[in-house]
Amino acid sequence: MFSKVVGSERVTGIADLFDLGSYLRTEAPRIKDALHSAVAEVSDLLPIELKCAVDHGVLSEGKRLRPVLCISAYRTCGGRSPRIPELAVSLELIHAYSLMHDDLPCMDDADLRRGRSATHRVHGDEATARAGAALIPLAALRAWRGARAVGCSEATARAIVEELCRAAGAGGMVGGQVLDLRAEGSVLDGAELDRLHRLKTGALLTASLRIGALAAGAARAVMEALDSYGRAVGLAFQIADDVLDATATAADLGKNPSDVDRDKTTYVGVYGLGEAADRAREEVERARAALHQADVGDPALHALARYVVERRR
Ligand code: GRG
Repeated sequence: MFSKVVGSERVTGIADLFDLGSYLRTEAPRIKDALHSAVAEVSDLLPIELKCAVDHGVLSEGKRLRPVLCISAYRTCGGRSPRIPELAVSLELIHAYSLMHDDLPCMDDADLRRGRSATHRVHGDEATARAGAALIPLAALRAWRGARAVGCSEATARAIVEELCRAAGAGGMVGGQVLDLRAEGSVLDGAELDRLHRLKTGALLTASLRIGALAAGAARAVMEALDSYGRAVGLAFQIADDVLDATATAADLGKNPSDVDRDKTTYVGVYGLGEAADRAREEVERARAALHQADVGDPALHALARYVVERRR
């Protein structure tokens, strides 16, 4: 680990010198093209009101963190195919459907998402529920085809689709959302909160890394390191989300701060603002240590771990 003075700031480690902004700007158009191509497939089959809801939910400006994690893990594990975004967007399709459904009145009942009206506020509840449902099998199809496009064997492509479905399902994101909805109005302790968010948010983030690594044929030790990194980054991400929910405005966030209104237990509620922020930083260091332990020096992954807690929305 080296250290260097940049401007007036003393920084340590390669992640501090890596230009994450420029990395994300380079990946964004590739991810966008792959998303456009994915939604075109269902758009042609759906009536216009569902096509519009799909476009609204998927193509609006998100951070694209899950495809970026997938692509970064793929490259760090030696993957070289330029077609990797075709696989990586399967994760974004699952994520987009989950946001569309999460904002519905029967779930979090939110007006604002990604700096504009939530999909159902523009296109209606029914169209949003149906359009979201269409994205789930589309994501599985894209995962299969994307895996084959980057040269995976049928067995690896099957493992990738299984990984995606497991992370998105009752043992992952959906299961976490169910726990979250059922917990509204009751008080959870720190361990229960960790369990909920490991499923609701962490499972898909970890699957993003695992899918990139599987596609590249990663060694077992690297896969295990990415698992540990994903678990820690997932928690850091969620703690940062709770801190932002408690401290930022809707205009800053591009979505409604809602935890207090929904009577949810949050990391800020359990630990207080200062301790929650400390815990988020500890998780980032845990994530980076897991990479170091497996000799994964990839600057993008190190910088992304920091980004999840330093982001403003
Ligand atoms: C049927 C119970 C049931 C559930 C359906 C709705 C749902 C599935 C799951 C909800 C999952 C969910 C909303 C998790 C929250 C994840 C999260 C913190 C989202 C925000 O992610 P960012 O910040 O968003 O990456 P952008 O907009 O940048 O993509």
